[in-house]
Amino acid sequence: MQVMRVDWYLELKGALEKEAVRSGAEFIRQYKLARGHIKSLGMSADEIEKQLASLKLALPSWAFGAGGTRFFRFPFPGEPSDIFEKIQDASVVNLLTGMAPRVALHYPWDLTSDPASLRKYAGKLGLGFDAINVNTFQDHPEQELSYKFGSLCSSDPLVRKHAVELVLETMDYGKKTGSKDVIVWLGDGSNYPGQMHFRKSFDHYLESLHKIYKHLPSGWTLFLEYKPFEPSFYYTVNFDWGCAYAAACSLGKKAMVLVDLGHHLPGANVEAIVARLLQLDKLGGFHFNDSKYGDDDLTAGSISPYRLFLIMNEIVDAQIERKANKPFLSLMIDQSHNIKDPIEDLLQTCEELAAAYCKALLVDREALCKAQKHGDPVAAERVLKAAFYAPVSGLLSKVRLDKGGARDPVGFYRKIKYREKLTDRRKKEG
Ligand code: PSV
Ligand code: MN
Repeated sequence: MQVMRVDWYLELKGALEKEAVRSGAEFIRQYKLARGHIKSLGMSADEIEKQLASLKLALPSWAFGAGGTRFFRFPFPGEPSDIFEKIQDASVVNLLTGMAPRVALHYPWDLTSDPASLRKYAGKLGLGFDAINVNTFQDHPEQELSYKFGSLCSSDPLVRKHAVELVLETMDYGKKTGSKDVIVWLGDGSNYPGQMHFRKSFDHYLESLHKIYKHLPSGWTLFLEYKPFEPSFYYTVNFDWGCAYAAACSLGKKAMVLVDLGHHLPGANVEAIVARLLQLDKLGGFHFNDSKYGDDDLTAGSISPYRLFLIMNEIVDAQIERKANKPFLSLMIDQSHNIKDPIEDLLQTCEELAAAYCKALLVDREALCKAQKHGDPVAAERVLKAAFYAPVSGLLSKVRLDKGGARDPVGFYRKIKYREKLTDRRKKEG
């Protein structure tokens, strides 16, 4: 079993404690402003703080290295070189935000010969593991059969068998790290008309999923993630929420749809998709990010913060209906960075998600319902905008500080020069 050092983690915790004492007058002003505002809405600020404190996000392991597009990739100094170093970076995001205690692994990218040590190390850093993602969209070293023309949906039964086995192997690995869900996203599809048979490929998809579902470990959920295009540009087998929904229904209760915000064509009403899946009891969770055109994998809320708020609004609306006092879905992030420091990018994303969630909690639902009843779109919009523009930053800082995090995560991260110190350390050790 590998022994990993955690002294830097304790140092960081100490630095955060010292910083909290210095949080300052401006923070107190912002905090009072937020609480006063919430009180003026007739809501309990304590209750909102409690709900915010229950928000738990999962960080994608693959976000911590330099991402890229098909054109370029810029490696950066201090970049993690294996899953242990990625876990280390993830723990920094969790420490500073107090709201990202889980990591989603990608198999076999994150394969290590010693998953028990990985689990133990993560645990020491306050982290656990969320859903495990499987990669059947590329060929892996020494792989016998190629996924070039599809994996779970291939027209070749041997390739399908091979892909199913990889998913089973992924779940076995996930059991060792403590995951409870598996996410199947496929690149399967075609680039040219005629290349793939639409109905047969979907049948193959279902047939493979049924085999996987039969082996789903007890207590696990199978998430089906759809995407309209890329890497297949003409046709993707699981191209939208309708396909994913049909597949999940054909499997059973333990199969759910996963919505990746970037997996929609421009103009799609994602919040309505979210609401419909919630209504049908088939929404399992999210891959949060933002996008302008397609699967851009940008920082959540960087392009369309209002859309993010509207999505959170649907979650909160369903949460209230179900009398759940915290989000009941799996809230994962799926981003990949080619120009930002990944830790900064994830810190920004956590802040954006917390802000959108907090604002969604502040929507005056009675007034909204009244406006909808009376056919008053102006009043309805004013209700939503009032919540969207609410001054909540002081409250978010307070919740973070209470959890031992930073008042201003990005500011603190820059101040302690984590990446610079890490670069030296990783150079020496590497
Ligand atoms: C595909 O674009 C995706 O959104 C899936 O979730 C993958 O597992 C992930 O990105 C990483 O490639
Ligand atoms: Mn995704």
